[in-house]
Amino acid sequence: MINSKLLVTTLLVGTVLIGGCSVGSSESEHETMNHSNMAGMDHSNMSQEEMMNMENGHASHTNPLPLNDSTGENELPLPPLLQPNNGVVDIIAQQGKTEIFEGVETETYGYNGSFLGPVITVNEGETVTFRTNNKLSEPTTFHWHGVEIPGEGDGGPHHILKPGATEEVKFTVKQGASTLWFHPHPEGATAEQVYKGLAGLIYVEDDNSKNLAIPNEYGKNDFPLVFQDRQFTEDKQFDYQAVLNEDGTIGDTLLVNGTLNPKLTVGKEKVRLRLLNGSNARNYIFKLNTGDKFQQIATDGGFLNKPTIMSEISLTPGERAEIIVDFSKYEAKSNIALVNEEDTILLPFQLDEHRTNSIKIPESLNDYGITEEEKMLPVTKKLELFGMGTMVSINDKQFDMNRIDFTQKQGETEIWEIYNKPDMMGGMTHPFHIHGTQFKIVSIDGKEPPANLQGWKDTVSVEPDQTIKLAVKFNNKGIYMFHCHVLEHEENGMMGQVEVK
Ligand SMILES: [Cu+2]
Repeated sequence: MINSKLLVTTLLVGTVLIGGCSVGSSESEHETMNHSNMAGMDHSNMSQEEMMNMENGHASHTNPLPLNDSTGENELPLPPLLQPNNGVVDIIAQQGKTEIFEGVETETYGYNGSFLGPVITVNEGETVTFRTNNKLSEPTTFHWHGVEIPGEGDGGPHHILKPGATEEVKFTVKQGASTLWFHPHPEGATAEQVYKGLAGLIYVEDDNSKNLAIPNEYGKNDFPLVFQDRQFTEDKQFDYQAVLNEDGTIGDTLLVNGTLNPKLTVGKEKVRLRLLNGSNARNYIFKLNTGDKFQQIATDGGFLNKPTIMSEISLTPGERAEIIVDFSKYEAKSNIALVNEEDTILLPFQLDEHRTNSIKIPESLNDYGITEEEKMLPVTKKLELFGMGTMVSINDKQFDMNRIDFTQKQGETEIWEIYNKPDMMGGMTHPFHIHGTQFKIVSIDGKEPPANLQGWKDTVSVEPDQTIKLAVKFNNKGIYMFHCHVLEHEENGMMGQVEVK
């Protein structure tokens, strides 16, 4: 049933794409863009074919809708730090109004505030209670992305909090220093709630991270950067349903930490940037406009063994990376900025010459490794990602909350093989995420992963026709989701469940 529907859709999509979005034709991409992003467009008058045209028109393999350069007129705000108080962290999902554009109030969602959320800081070994409260007028869940947490506290679609409800999740932090995040995960509303502003960060610190000679002063030489693109209506509101794209909703306006046209003032020193791609669907390749290299020191779930020299870094939705940029060599008047693959200015830097440090990043940061035994393990779980739009699937199935797709034993490592099956148009990159664990990338198309992916991960970019092997171990029991982190794909059923017993 699904297969035949899939085929028909694939053919239709294929036709639409050949007509409207052929590779390298910037003019047709432009045209598609204008169609698909008319905010407030009334869908009810459209034929199904027109809908498909719209929905799939900018399902290109890259990002067809360019971002505007940041003018740098607003200093980047930092989310407040939120530490446990007597072991308890209170997190409230709420609605509010936020002045994103000067003099205009945009209706937004946020955690403990009107837009986005705090940085929750916890320590390895600490027992904490996340006390969550839903003050929205709709159901939500609280999902801790990258946190090794018992399944019952993971905040997947099973753990709905009705409006007004409060829930407590108590667990002991048993993972190393890392930059994690949290966001809602209710079935059918994840993408929209994230889009409206529900996202926050979690920093796990440990003895290693506290003792390493790396920048670690929050807001001084250690900055969180949450990248999200949005499409505003003419009256500067979010209208998710109007801009929704079944293959990933993207926008032309970049917000960093929820701020439009940001700039970041940094010292003439080594600075640590913790990057999160918190977008629904947009991929970013981050680089410096000077062409200078930087060091990557961490992946999603912890430090790399040693700093890795990079000239650019690619992050798909859900992925994080920590980098060190050495600003000491620049002059105060230098034009330095973080840019993307199209050289769009994402975040200009302003240098404060009075701030310096003489930190020398250590050669050794962590003791991550894949054992010979892990390399020899046979593949025991195979996953095939396929499809586009509303017809996305994993192993030909779409998500069913009442179906457990896999089981795995607690504490046992298994090799998951993820294959992204191309369609007739080539296919799309899918960021593949597993809840409740940090995994290791064993191989990409049979080869050792690049140095900057030899570290703990919870989300991995799988390109069309790529096969990635992961060593996956769950330290807790429960039911966990695995899914594509293009939030619209996840919403459309590109998700399954593994029960850890
Ligand atoms: Cu996907």
